[in-house]
Amino acid sequence: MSWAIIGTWRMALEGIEKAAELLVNRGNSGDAVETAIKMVEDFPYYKSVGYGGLPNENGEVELDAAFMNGDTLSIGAVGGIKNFKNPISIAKKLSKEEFNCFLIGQGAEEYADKNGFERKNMLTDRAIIHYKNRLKETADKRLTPYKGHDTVGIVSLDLNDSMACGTSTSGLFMKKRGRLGDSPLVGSGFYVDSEIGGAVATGLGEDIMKGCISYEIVRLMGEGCSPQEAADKAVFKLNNILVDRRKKSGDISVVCINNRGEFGAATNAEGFSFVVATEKLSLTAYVCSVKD
Ligand code: SD4
Repeated sequence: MSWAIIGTWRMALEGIEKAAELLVNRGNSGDAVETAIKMVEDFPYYKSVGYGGLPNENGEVELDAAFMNGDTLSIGAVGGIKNFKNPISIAKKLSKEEFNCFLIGQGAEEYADKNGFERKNMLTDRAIIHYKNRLKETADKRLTPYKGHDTVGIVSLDLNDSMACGTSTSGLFMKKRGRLGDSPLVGSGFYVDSEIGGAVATGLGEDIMKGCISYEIVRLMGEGCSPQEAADKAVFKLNNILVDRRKKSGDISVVCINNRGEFGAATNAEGFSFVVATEKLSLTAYVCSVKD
């Protein structure tokens, strides 16, 4: 029995630190995932998650989040939700529903209201400045989604061998109203099975979805690949298919752990970072480089 937790990007560090303490003290992996992601959602200077996330082309912050329980395979997700403080907590609550566990827009907001989740205007002054600058830069041109975008994704294993994962993002800056990426989509942005392992993704959702990459990584681990082999195989297979058939691939980065607490990470993009804490390693932040 051992514990482990891994997350995408340097921004996961403080949340993982807090969640690791919980795991050491026999906390469960679902609570660890929620704890880590809430810290990222609450920090106003991360421009791609929660409070302070950059808006869509209409100037609205629409947030996506998902949660999965690796024991029961229960899934909860929200897409394009506005004005709620912690989308990950709403997704986690939704994972307890047998039906209607993936809600979007107004329906997600009504559910959050009824269940007492805290409302908050998620658009910060800093985000408004970014938005206005972007409008000026693109004055006569068509608005296209902005490239810098990072989803926080966390996978966790607890001392009872239970696993969970979650994601949270504001998606692409200047996206169309109602656009969803991979992050709230099971199998693409996230997947976990406590009998095998779990994976989460970050990058260009439109391309990540084409390979259902998180499910693919868990499937490969189930066939005997180590987490690192599974992550490498899945990322470069998808990257190469996209380059062959479409001439280019968007950014695809993943992290994963198996149910023994071993981890892997892979990316086709420069500068992807991730954070991992395990019983053996304690807490480490890595920058993962492009291989192949
Ligand atoms: C999306 N995958 O909405 C998310 C954004 C992201 O790193 O992860 N960026 O497409």
